Amino acid sequence: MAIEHLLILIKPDGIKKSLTGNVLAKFSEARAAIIGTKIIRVHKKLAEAHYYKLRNKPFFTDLVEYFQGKIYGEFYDRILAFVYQGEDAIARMRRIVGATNPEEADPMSIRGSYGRITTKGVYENVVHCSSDLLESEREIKLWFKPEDIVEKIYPVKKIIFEKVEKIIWD
Ligand code: FUP
Repeated sequence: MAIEHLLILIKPDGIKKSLTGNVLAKFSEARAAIIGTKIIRVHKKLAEAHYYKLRNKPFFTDLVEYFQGKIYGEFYDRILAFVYQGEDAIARMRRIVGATNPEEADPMSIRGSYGRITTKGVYENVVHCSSDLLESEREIKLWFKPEDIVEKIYPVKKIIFEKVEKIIWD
């Protein structure tokens, strides 16, 4: 079986409910390795780019708001992002994640255990997991820079930036 790479996100509801430890413990059952990680305050453009395929759905605006975590208040408007690498990793991780709708998800899965549907009808389903190899490459490149990942997983090129403003420690 092939080695695959995928993006996992612990969404703001997962952060708010303090589920990071539980979720990572469940993911470890897939025997995939974390090769990149960071915490991100998600801007609207990133949220919209991540879910661009759903842009015409009636729930899109609510989905983007939920994904940005604004509704949860200070300290919870953020997402934990991981790149995982492993054999048959996408199918293995998606089994652990469960179905999109938390009510339909296997009760032992992450979404079945911890997810809920809001009164507005938004699925607060705790985690995101790439659906296939095309999406995982698109998503990893959207969320991570090559230098944020400890393995070389996609081709890179070198460019020289001049007069680029950067924030460094004072
Ligand atoms: P998944 O790959 O399981 O995350 O499923 P999708 O990419 O189809 O869904 C993305 C997000 O849209 C889910 F996290 C939840 C949200 N969603 C709704 O809120 N309502 C729906 O009817 C369908 C999806």
